[in-house]
Amino acid sequence: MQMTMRWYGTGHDTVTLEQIRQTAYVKGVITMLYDKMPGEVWELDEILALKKEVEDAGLYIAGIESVNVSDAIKTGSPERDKDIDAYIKSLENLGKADIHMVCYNFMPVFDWTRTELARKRADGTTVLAYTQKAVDAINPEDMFGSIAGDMNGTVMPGWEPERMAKVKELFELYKDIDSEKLFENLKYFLEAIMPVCDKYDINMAIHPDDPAWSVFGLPRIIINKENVLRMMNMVPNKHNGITFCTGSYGTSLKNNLPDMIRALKGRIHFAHLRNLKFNDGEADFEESAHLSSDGTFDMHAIVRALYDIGFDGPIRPDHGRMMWGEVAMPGYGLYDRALGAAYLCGLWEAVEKEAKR
Ligand code: DNO
Repeated sequence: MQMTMRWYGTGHDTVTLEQIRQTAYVKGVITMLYDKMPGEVWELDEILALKKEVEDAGLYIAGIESVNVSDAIKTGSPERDKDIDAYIKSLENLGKADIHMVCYNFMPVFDWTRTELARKRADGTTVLAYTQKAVDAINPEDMFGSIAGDMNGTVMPGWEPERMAKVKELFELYKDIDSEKLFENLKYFLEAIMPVCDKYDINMAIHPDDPAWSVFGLPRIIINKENVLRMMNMVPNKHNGITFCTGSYGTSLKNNLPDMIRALKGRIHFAHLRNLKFNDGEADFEESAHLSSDGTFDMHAIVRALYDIGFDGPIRPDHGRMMWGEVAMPGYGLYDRALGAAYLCGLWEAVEKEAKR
């Protein structure tokens, strides 16, 4: 495994490459060209400049999160072929720059959804949280407004104000899209991009829908073992794989995380590890520290399963708590993610040494 940290780029992230390098636990970053809109080509010179910046800081690019997929592709509208061509060019340029893992998602309208970005815990840290009650009580158009004040002056990917200003139109676009249609459109997209992935050995890693159920009546398909296996079987190519995000699949208490990891062997190209604490079943949960005892998941069993399937891709400590007075993008401060990286490296070392004994 490769321990990494997400880095949004100079001018977009409060955390610097120098700080990441000094953690010692983290050797690589997961990054992106932050200003690219879905449907725009990622040019080779832009990718190479980003790569140089990261490498000059003593780190490397372990993968991209995300090359975003346009609404035209997700809804299967007539402009999708143009956007797919642009996506293929971007992948080609990433391949030329020797980058081989790309995370993306196929969530309609909203990327991951939380109802609070700064819920205060007893120890004074703040965390992202979700309550079904809050979602049920709010109109989707007001969703952005209700959390915008807690973004600490950052722009969270998937929650760009310009995009949120069009929420009504976006809902209109998706009005005839159900789960079956979404699966069909995903298949069309994957079949189109597999040849370039084969040529440059690019592992595509779809991010699960978070939370793992429908919000505001929108279909959500990447939510459990059955659906992921369906997605893999409909385009049976090793480059058609997943991001195993414990905090997303784990929102559904029906998902047995270590069991899923074992069942998806060979197709997990990226792992996001974090823990959740449930306060009232699936209806109310918050993002806890990574430590098993602070939340609900057995992080040791999760790391063990990844080790057992021979996982050698990037892992990143996912969202952390906001602590020690840090002001950063919610979930993406330095301090708690660094603690998470240290903890996960410790688990990995223990599992590895025990297994080899
Ligand atoms: C949230 C992230 C997601 C993820 C995208 C992948 O913190 O895990 O925004 O990056 O869904 O495309």
